[in-house]
Amino acid sequence: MAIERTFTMLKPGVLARRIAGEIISRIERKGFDIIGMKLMQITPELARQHYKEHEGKAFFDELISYITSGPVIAMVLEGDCAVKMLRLLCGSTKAEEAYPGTLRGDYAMHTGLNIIHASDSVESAQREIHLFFRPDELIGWKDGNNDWI
Ligand code: D4T
Repeated sequence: MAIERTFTMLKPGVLARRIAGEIISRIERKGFDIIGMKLMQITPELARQHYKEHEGKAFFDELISYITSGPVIAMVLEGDCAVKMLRLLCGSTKAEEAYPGTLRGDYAMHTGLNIIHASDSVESAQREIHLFFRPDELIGWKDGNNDWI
């Protein structure tokens, strides 16, 4: 497997519901290295750039309104096959298809209010990391658990 970087964002409902610690724990326990993390109030401009593929769709305005309604926690994660691994941990986009045991399956009943974004490809991850982080904000590290995970 190849070491990849992926971008993830805990959406505003996470801080508002005081579940940030739980979600970050699940990400750590899986084995991802958190190499970038920040609390951000994202602007409508940044939100529109991030979700530009959805511009014009029926849910676009609500999506922008939700993602800018409060602070998010943006992160860059590193690990083997990180893009696909994180998508699996998140579960399906549609709330009614997200299995229990996944982050979306465990924490949301509505697609439009899901709790986490995860890049859907290595190319998207690169684009999104670049949108949200400067290179000097990413810090690689290795711990003694890597041989076990
Ligand atoms: P994000 O980008 O939030 O990680 O979600 P996904 O990558 O899994 O899914 P997406 O880009 O297709 O959708 C982005 C965002 O829009 C909301 N949404 C999506 C919605 O409210 N109604 C819908 O029908 C769809 C498809 C949820 C996630």
